[in-house]
Amino acid sequence: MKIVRADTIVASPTRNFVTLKVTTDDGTTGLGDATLNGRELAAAAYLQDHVAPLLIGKDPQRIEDTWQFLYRSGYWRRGPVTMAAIAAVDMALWDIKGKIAGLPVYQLLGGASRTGLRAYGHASGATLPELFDSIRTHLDRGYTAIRVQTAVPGITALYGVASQPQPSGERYDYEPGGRGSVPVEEDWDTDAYLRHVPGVFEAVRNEFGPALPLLHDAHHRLTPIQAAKLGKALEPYNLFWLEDCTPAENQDGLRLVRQHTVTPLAIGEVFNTVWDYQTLIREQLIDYVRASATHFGGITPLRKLVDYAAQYQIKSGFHGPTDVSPVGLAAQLHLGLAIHNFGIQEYMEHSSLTHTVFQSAATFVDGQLHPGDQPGLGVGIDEEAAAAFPYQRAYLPYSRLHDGTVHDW
Ligand code: KDG
Ligand code: MG
Repeated sequence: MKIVRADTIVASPTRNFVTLKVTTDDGTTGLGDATLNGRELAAAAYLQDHVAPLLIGKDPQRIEDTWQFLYRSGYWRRGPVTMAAIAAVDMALWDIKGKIAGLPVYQLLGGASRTGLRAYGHASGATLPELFDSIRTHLDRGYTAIRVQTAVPGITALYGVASQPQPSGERYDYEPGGRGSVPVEEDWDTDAYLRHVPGVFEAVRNEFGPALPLLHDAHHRLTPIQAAKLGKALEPYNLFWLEDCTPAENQDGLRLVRQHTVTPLAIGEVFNTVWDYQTLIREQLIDYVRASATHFGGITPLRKLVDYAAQYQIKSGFHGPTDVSPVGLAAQLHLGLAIHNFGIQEYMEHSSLTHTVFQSAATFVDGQLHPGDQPGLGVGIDEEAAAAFPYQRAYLPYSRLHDGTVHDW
């Protein structure tokens, strides 16, 4: 069996997605996701100009060998562009292998370890009543775990708060990318944030009781000692996890956080290889790995990461925002279903327009995701529909402190 085509499809139904379609000489096709929010064309060019020509004539069944070839032969290892491109190839080959075998990918990974994947949804509010309404809406939709993001007095536009007006005058809705031809500038005030957030969690606990799993994303903005302070302040409210409390490029910094708090920590949505996690896992400085199949080189290395993490009782919490396409989401649903150390799956539902381009067999029932039982990944692409939504320039926002200093977003 040989690969005869590798096509890169860039489409923007609501937001930009980069999809690789690999075709074999018997007409079998496989899809992979290389979407890199705000830098989509770089991943598309890497795939189209540098990777696709190397795939022609290769045996699609040799997934590990192809992964190692693309990772090592490029010489310039790692980085989100490279790893998103490799991820797309890896997913497409798993998709093809599943189709050849007539099995969903989770069966090839060892079969189901559970009936479905508990998902958490994104609740948010500019005020407490609005936040409570948002949590209730998510509970009504079946979610059994809720991420809580809140506006903060003194900060005008803050990641994750859907109804909050932003400098462009629009709501923050849906997702932070895709808003204009230059990055939107947001503001940030660490002290205001640290003063406000614990009170919000106290109010949420008082309203919804002690049992509801609550999560919070600090979105890389704190220093280790600030993160330690927040983790400690949130302990009475028993979070499921505190996410990305620091940028974590300095893995050693997490020792300091860990020494001070027992709030569980989740890190790594921007990581792209196991090396980014090495100290964090070996020293048990985190509780959940946040990598996505899309930005981590695909299913093959993500499997290795969670197997490494399992030895330290660290679980998965794969990154599932809308900038991971339905193909990328399916890849991690198959893996999450198969592994033993599944923790939770982030689920930010794709828009209905996105579903006109991607047809996914995945389901969300009673708070649980399932990838479905179609052979392969279970996602198709309507290329005609995709062509109707050409690429649109989009950037993620960035932050400045009130004195003008650029801050981590
Ligand atoms: O592209 C950036 C998003 O993926 C990120 O802001 C989403 O932090 C995020 C999350 O936890 O979903
Ligand atoms: Mg996050």
